[in-house]
Amino acid sequence: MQHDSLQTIIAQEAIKVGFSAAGVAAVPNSGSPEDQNDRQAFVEWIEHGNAGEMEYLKRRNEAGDFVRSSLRVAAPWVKSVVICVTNYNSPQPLSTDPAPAESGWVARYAWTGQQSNSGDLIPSDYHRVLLKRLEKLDTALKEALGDFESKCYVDTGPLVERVYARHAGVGWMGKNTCILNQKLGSWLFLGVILTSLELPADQFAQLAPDRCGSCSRCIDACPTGALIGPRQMDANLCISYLTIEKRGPIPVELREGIGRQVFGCDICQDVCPWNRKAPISSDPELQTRQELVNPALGWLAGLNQQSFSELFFGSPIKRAKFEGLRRNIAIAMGNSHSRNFLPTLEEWTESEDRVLAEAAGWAIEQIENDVP
Ligand code: B12
Ligand code: SF4
Ligand code: SF4
Repeated sequence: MQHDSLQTIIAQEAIKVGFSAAGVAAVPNSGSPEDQNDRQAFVEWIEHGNAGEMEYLKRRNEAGDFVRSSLRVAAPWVKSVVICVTNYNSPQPLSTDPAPAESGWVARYAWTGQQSNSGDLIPSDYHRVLLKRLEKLDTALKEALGDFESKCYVDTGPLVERVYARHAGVGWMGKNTCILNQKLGSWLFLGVILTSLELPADQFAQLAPDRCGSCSRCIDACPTGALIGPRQMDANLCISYLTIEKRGPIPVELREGIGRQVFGCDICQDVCPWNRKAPISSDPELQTRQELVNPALGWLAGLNQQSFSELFFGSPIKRAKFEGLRRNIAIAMGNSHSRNFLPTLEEWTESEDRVLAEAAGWAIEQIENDVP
């Protein structure tokens, strides 16, 4: 092998295939202090009930260990993890900026689109975009370093990607639990290649210094109190979880805090001072679909199952499902306090979808109870 370290080779090749930055981390030995810390943090998080109804995070192996608590549990053949990040920042407004009346908010990561052959901007899903790049990188690394075992993942791998991003020196873990890179900020998608490559100890990445300091803006700004401490989230309270992952009714006491977010939440990243300097992405596969920036709630409410499927085919938004999005729209309408939404909400109270009907009833109450 040439004199360049694995870190340098990986970073160079990753940039060639379209990533913004990359690094590699050795998987800590079983029982080492690092392994124990990561495992314990994960187990405690799950056992405190912080994962809500995200059952896939709670999966156990035959021995009863949480699969995602450690790669030593999930995939003992893995020696190192290549972590790649892609910037998805765009020049559009923040969710915390003043917005048109009666508009909702869709999280920035779900705005992405790419040009079709006919020139239209069609949805792009970051999972697919990053996976293609990871596979190219995997091939390039095998050409440069010789064959090794590997497996590429975006989101779906049996690991906490942010823990490895931190070990790989790609960024520090902000108090909002997001990975922050000093130059790129936190508007980053993460992708990983699990590999059988042994990382020599003299090539371990240096941890990026924690630059949150005494700041606590993200914790203070979270409207539902989901950041229960620095780097500690109760997902049950997180608007992102409630609007994307949670099925059925949203607990009444959290509805007001949801405000106008109809899919995901960006507040704890919008207020982060490190994101003020974050570069804008010019990635052709992650361009902004303008119609999703401050979308009119009335327009979204007019979608039917078919137009929802067409508009969000290949978009992360389909994860919320049509029913979930309409439930969220009803709550955002209630929080808008606009009487213009009353006809739609009245109609929804008659819906066979009882979750929607109940959310619409709640929203009507919010509007009717307004003191003029
Ligand atoms: C489940 C999940 C969620 C859940 C739970 C979030 C959470 N904080 O865990 C919900 C639905 C709420 C969610 C929301 C979002 N998510 Co999400 N999510 C995931 C997923 C699939 C798994 C994460 C996981 O395992 N969480 C479990 C807990 C245990 O992990 P954790 O919070 O990171 O906790 C660990 C650390 O806090 C650590 N820890 C605690 N204290 C300390 C101290 C130190 C010093 C260290 C090192 C560690 C440490 O120990 C904990 C246990 O291991 C990952 C992809 C993946 N496979 O990793 C994407 C991922 C984390 N999500 C991502 C994104 C983009 C989002 C959203 C921004 C989307 C949006 N706009 O709505 C929000 C951000 C909300 C937030 N503030 O985190 C990105 C994060 C990119 C980044 N820059 O960090 C990821 C990596 C997806 C990807 N491939 O790009 N997400
Ligand atoms: S994504 Fe929103 S609700 Fe979740 S922790 Fe951040 S500010 Fe709070
Ligand atoms: S807002 Fe402040 S505390 Fe939160 S992640 Fe950014 S720098 Fe860290």
